[in-house]
Amino acid sequence: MITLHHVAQARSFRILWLLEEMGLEYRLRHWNFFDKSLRSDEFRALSPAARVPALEIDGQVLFESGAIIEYLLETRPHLGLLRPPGDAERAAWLQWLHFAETIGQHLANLTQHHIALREEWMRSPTVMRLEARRLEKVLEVVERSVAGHDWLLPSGFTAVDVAVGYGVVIARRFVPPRLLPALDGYYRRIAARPAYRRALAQDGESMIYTRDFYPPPEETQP
Ligand SMILES: N[C@@H](CCC(=O)N[C@@H](CS)C(=O)NCC(=O)O)C(=O)O
Repeated sequence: MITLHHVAQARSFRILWLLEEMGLEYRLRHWNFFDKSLRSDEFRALSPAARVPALEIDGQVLFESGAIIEYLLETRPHLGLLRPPGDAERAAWLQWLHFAETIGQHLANLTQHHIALREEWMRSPTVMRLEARRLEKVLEVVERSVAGHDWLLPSGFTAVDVAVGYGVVIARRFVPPRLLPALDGYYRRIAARPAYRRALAQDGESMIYTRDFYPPPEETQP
């Protein structure tokens, strides 16, 4: 049996959503960012860097969501969610799979500043404004792609829409959706997918993002 170790709203949501897209059976174990349980010996034995996701599968434990996506698709029937070596869209598929983490780095910085750093004096308003702008710039790349077709690859929905799509969903809390209309349409197509909705129903209590939108701090003159 596959077991996914998951924190609500975190990158492990990609794997939860993909497992639903693939129709695989799995157990879901919820963890919490804020009670220090990710630092426990039990969790570090699963994921040495104390990060989610971790996936128990085929007698081993994998961490790193992009690698887990590739492994799942290479080892299970995948209903067209992979573009394997030799496929005309292979290079684009790999590019988007890894671009998901370019989006992810800005989300992580913004999440740290707006949420994890609880005291005002710990935060850098400059970094918060800069990261929001840098996130918008990388989202513009996705915007241009999905303006031409429904999903990232012209041939249709694949697992890279799960990898990047998770970032697009979370990014709406930091970049106003009205700035990127094609991306807003992409988000709506994601939100209408039955597998996405099933994953969302199991995501768990929202502990990281409790507001719909986190605006960058106002610029003030010295
Ligand atoms: N590139 C990794 C990133 C994993 C990662 O940083 N996960 C975050 C949640 S989105 C985490 O577990 N953070 C816990 C921490 O930083 O203490 C992946 O995609 O699996």
